[in-house]
Amino acid sequence: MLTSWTNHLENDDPARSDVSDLTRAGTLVAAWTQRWAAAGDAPLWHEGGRWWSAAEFEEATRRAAGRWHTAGLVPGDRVLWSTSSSVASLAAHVGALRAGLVVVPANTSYGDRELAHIVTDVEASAAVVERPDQEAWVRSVMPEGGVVVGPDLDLPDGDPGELDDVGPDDPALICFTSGTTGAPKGAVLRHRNLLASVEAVRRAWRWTADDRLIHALPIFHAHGLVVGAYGTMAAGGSAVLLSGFDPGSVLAAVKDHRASLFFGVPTMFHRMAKSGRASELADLRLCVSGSAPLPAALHEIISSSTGRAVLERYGMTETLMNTSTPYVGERRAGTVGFPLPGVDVALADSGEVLLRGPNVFDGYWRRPGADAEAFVDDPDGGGRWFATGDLGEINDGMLTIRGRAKELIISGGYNVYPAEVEDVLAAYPGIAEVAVTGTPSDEWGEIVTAWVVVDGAVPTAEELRTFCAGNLAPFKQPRLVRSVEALPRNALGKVVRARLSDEARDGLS
Ligand code: MLC
Ligand code: AMP
Repeated sequence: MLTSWTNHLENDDPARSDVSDLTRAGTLVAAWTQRWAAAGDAPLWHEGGRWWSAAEFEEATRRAAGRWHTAGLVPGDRVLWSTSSSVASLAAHVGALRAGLVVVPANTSYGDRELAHIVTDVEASAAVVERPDQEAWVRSVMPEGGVVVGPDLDLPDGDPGELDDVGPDDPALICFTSGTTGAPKGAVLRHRNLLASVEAVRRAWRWTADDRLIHALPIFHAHGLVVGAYGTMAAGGSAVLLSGFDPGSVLAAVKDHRASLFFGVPTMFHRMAKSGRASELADLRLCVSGSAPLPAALHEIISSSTGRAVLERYGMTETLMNTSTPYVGERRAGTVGFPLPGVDVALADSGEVLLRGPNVFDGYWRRPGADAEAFVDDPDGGGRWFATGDLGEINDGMLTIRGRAKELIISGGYNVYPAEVEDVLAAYPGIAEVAVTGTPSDEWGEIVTAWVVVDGAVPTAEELRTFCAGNLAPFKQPRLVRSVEALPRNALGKVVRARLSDEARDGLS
């Protein structure tokens, strides 16, 4: 078992001797409001050519909480939240948390089928969406009286009622993921889970009020939301919000705003390297990569062009941040480093990575069956471990992710579950059988590939994408199509996706 947290902590950090110090503030909203009260004039968010101070943002979140309250929402109600990055949307989100509501983030590229599943599963009472078509779909699946608004929360103002009256055990987020198997399910993250993880990275990465993050990640996933946005607020630092990623805008923002931090997925670092301008990241004190494996060669390119090694961290929706290479010491390429403060890491006999700690969620939303599969009991009676579905190896106390036991494709940092794509493609006329895998790609990590057995002409990727539109977000749609005479199956008749690769294809009949 790995518990080498102290590799991450400064000598005088009280969490070295008492890890409960991480959750001392109780909840993230308490940690944030303490910062805002202490330094109201401090810049917090930059957007559209101007800075929002901490006090202005606090006021905006208070107003948002008042609007939620006046609209009839009560603590525990679920709010679907699917928007691009903006201060208004973050204020709506934080206002909801301050009012005790549970926020349910969703990718803005989801279509009606994907959104309807989430809205009905959590029985959302309200939704914040920004595309008019999404607004209509969401309305059609919400109960009578459901509130559907844009990020500006165009609702009557009112008294916010009791603010920040949430406790560590109250749910804050329900984040949808397919976990290791099955249909998308909501991981319930409590205030204490979020606080523990945010505090662990804040201390491990020496994140202070002087730091300025270039925030170009989407805010509807753990990386951009919890690490990027929540971390900025907990550190009392500031962030430049960009509405999307391109190397030129990131580098201009680094220069214009004298930034110190950039967090990205490997695809972003790949594009940065391709732009030939990666050396301009040298002005930052820290670049962090996560959400997908950072190839050692890309690590080397970025590190040698900036003169500072990229820090890599390993996370998951259900557990938030688990491990990272150290701020001080060797950031060994190809490894994801040491357990973050509070996190225990162990390997099962199968090599599967097991996790335990205050960051780890304690179950999916109304899915006892899935919970039973996701957790394993400690053989020594030391509580439950979350089984990640990732395969790991430990060398010199550092974890390396060697692969996945779960059937997951990661494209540009977004997760794609083969079964979901296969279900949609199976209805394509002329496709008799289909299996979906990830093909290695320098830019995307993996790209979605459909292996088809057809009666007649082989469809092009473009034709399949057109067919999927509306049912699958663009990042889940196939980029490559491979035709085979039959799919490889095991003795039980189950398709063995692992045997589908270009090298293996010639052997399939
Ligand atoms: C966009 N497209 C993708 C894609 N992103 N296709 C596959 N995989 C993706 N990730 C599609 C677009 O819809 C478009 O389709 C085409 O690709 C080209 O778009 P683009 O303009 O080149 O892409 P861009 O918008 O620049 O997006 C690339 C990206 C983005 C890397 C900036 O994917 C991104 O922000 N990824 C971050 C994901 C993330 O935050 N993951 C964290 C999950 S939390 P078409 O059909 O229009 O041509 C987690 C836990 C943890 O995993 O550890 O952090
Ligand atoms: P998600 O469920 O979207 O949170 O995705 C979590 C998964 O992303 C993990 O289970 C890993 O498979 C993968 N992942 C995240 N960070 C890394 C990393 N640094 N290296 C390898 N895989 C990663």
